[in-house]
Amino acid sequence: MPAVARVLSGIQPSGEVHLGNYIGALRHWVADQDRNDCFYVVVDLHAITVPQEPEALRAATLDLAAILLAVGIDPERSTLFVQSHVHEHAELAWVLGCFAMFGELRRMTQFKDKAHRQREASVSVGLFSYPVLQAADILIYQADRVPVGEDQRQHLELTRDVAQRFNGRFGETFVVPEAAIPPVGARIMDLQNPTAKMSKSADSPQGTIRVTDPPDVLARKIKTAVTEIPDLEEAYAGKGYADLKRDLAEALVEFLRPLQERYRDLATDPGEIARLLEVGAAKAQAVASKTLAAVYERVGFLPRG
Ligand code: AQP
Repeated sequence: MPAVARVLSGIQPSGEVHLGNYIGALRHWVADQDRNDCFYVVVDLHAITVPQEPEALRAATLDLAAILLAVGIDPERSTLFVQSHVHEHAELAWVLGCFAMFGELRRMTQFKDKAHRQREASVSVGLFSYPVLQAADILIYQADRVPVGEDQRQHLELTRDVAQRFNGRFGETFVVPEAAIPPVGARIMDLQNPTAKMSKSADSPQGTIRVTDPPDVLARKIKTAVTEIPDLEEAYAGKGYADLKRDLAEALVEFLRPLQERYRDLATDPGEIARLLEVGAAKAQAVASKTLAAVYERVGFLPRG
């Protein structure tokens, strides 16, 4: 791996950012900025693989960018942008879709889980080919490392397989990326349903701690959390298990306070956020367009003009 690694990761504007996103991914995005060349993307193309309201999606995209800045993504050091602003992602996804196999996509657990929640007639082809678009997001920047939560491990494996397949057929074109999955906190569970991961689209909002939740909401969610670790329950039985939850809620409120203050400040200036995203999109596109041109040449597309 080169001295300065290229890092890429994305997050969907499909709901509000939660503690799982933060612990599994975002805090590592922030740390990675110190020594790497980082690309962070709000993946709105991915978000429409399940139904979204247009105005809500637009607002959520801008809002998510504000959260990422509040969390500590520094647009001076990292390239922060919106996926649909760089059309090369969708174009590379088409090409890669011709090198990803139906059988391997059918095995993806995220697809199976999300498809299972919908009627078959309303499961989109986009939901099925989601991992191909994700492969394009990563490979188009020649990323070395992809910091993600555990739920993305299988998609990263697919990305590596597609890159290797393409390189094997056409010669070295893509860097084959490594998944960077943290040893602790890669799968934060839902507070109401401890067998499911915390997610933006959870059935019960009580089970998901949003990083923007006000103190009283945070306290209520921690208080009503289901505990499934019998040893812990026993250890605290009768001696202040409620105290533990109260202390935890207080710690969480203090932990999130600076982030929430920065978020409130940033949210007052959407024009500035849009400007930063434009700078990011231009930087991203300069890299993405080079990779796409090399890919088009390799697969045999006739150049224009
Ligand atoms: N529970 C989690 N624990 C640790 N990491 C997590 N990530 C997501 N959930 C957890 C990581 O956060 C990054 C952004 O992922 P995303 O935008 O797909 O977030 P989501 O909450 O999973 O959103 P969805 O798609 O709205 O929820 P689902 O899929 O449950 O329907 C990724 O690095 C992810 O690994």
